[in-house]
Amino acid sequence: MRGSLTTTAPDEGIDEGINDEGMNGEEMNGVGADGAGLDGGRVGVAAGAPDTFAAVAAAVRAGLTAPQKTLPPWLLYDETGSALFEEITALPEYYLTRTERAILASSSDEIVSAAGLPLEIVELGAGSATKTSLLLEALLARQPTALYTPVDVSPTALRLAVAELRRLRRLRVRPILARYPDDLVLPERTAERRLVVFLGSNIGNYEPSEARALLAGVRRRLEPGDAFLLGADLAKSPRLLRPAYDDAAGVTARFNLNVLVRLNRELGAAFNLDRFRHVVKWNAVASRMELYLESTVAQTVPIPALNTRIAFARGERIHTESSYKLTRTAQRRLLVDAGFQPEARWYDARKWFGLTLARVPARRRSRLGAS
Ligand code: AVJ
Repeated sequence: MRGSLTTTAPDEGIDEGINDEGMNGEEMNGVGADGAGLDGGRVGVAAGAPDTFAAVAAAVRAGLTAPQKTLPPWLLYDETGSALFEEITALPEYYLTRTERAILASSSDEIVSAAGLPLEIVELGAGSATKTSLLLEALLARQPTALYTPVDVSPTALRLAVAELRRLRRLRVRPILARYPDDLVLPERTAERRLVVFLGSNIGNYEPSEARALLAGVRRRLEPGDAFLLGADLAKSPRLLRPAYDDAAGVTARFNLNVLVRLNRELGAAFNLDRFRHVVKWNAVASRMELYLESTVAQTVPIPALNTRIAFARGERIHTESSYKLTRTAQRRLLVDAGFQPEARWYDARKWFGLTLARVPARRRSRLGAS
């Protein structure tokens, strides 16, 4: 398995893919249709598709009129934001992606076997699926065909995922554009067992209560015996964490500031990017990195689509993202609290990042006729 992976070069071609502008849902369907073995089907769009004008407007109004101004992290991932995040994952300071990839590179076969074959894989927040391809290759080495359902709020990310996986000819890809798990309706299963994977420490974006609810929501959509794989960054020294969120090249700053560009474009807002700066804080009590956009001057910013103006004091911050860093015990606890049974864990040698495989236990009260 290792041998075949060395030719994968998961990062190659990603920049081209991202800059491949003008692609839309239909073209993605085209990708699906002309790749033998890929689902010719349409990209599934769950009810209440994400990022509608109304959703953006409501989130921005609620967030920017609160005493502590906030913007929800999903706003960061428009087309540009998703591309900038891909750039972040390749930064020398951002150890998360390459560490997780290294664990997957050495343990994918063990992971899919432990989950229990045959399997189909559903991925929440699939991104470009470059890491997941390692799991999928391991799966295809053990079963003749497989179904992969990437779920993401970003059409850009789903297009990249489909493009990345075209080379796996025995894989069928069925992308779903949805905000998970609320809007997620999983199509009929095609294998006995589902493995839902949630990688990249995306769980870290959520407040602890939200994270629990999200995982519990996933668990409720699964059947007893199904599996869940959580990839999450581990608590470590802020001296290692801070640079990962405040890189020397300033890519994370651009990623963060891009949310204001988005509000200018989508809501007609008049944020001046020269009057906000990217600020990063380690919150030791909550065990999380916090990203802010700080107003460098006292200013009032009109947001015509909301029919409002937002006043900023000099030094006032908008909280744009949190990135929780759990200990190994806290990761386990989170899964247990969401109703999963943790079964196995994989780490890198430095124990910077962890992958935990958990099981959906048998129902306590079984419905009549349920299997
Ligand atoms: C995509 C949420 C995992 O928290 O590390 C990276 C997002 N923000 N740099 C993270 C992010 C700034 C990232 N996650």
